[in-house]
Amino acid sequence: MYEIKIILLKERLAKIDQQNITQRKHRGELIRVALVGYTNVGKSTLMNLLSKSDVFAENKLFATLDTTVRKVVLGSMPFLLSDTVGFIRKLPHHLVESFKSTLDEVRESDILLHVVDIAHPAYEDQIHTVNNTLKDLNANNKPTLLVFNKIDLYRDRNFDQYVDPETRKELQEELQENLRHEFQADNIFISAVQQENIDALREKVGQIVKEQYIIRYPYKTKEWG
Ligand SMILES: Nc1nc2c(ncn2[C@@H]2O[C@H](COP(=O)(O)OP(=O)(O)O)[C@@H](O)[C@H]2O)c(=O)[nH]1
Ligand SMILES: [Mg+2]
Repeated sequence: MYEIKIILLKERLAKIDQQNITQRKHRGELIRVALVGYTNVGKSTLMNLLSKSDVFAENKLFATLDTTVRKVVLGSMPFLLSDTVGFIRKLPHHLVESFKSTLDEVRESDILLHVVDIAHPAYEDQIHTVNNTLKDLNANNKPTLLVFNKIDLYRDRNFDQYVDPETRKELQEELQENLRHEFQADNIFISAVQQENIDALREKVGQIVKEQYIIRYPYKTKEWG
């Protein structure tokens, strides 16, 4: 039974892979942004939010077996956003193939949104695991924004209920600054579920996308305002 499932899964994945190759050829010259990160951090939830689509999001390993790509328009600026399978410390060997489309997607993207579950006790290890995978893929030098998600849960778990809002804000800013320093990347704190700071995220992503368009098409930037 288990064997059969694996075979069926592999067949499905091979088909998806073929579809992905075909689709990739037709994507034109749009800047591509990939949501990467450890599993269960909120990538698919964020994908839904930013693209207003309905990518399957649930609290479980490998809910996304293939990658999903959507066209997103921020202001007047279009780009492609892809959701990917989460990276984990030890990839089960028989699942390596299923990660192929994710790995291709990451390799071919222009910008990475590295999503982190800041409420997870091991989130720093998870960042390192993801960064090591990116290094293996030669994708560690792409413009990257660290998106610290689940800030709502983090507050519930770490802030005493009697801490006043002003102090919370200060503690949060201090943490953000430390993380910027520790991981040498720009970052933002959000809650995808409570839709906190999402406008600021859109703004930041829009800015990074625009910079990449300017680099790629120096003579065409007027179109994107
Ligand atoms: N509390 C909280 N839960 C979240 C947040 N974002 C996502 N989740 C939950 O985390 C789980 C995993 O989310 P999902 O988007 O599937 O993660 P993925 O594996 O990275 O794609 C789901 O149960 C989400 O509802 C958030 O900002 N706050
Ligand atoms: Mg997912």
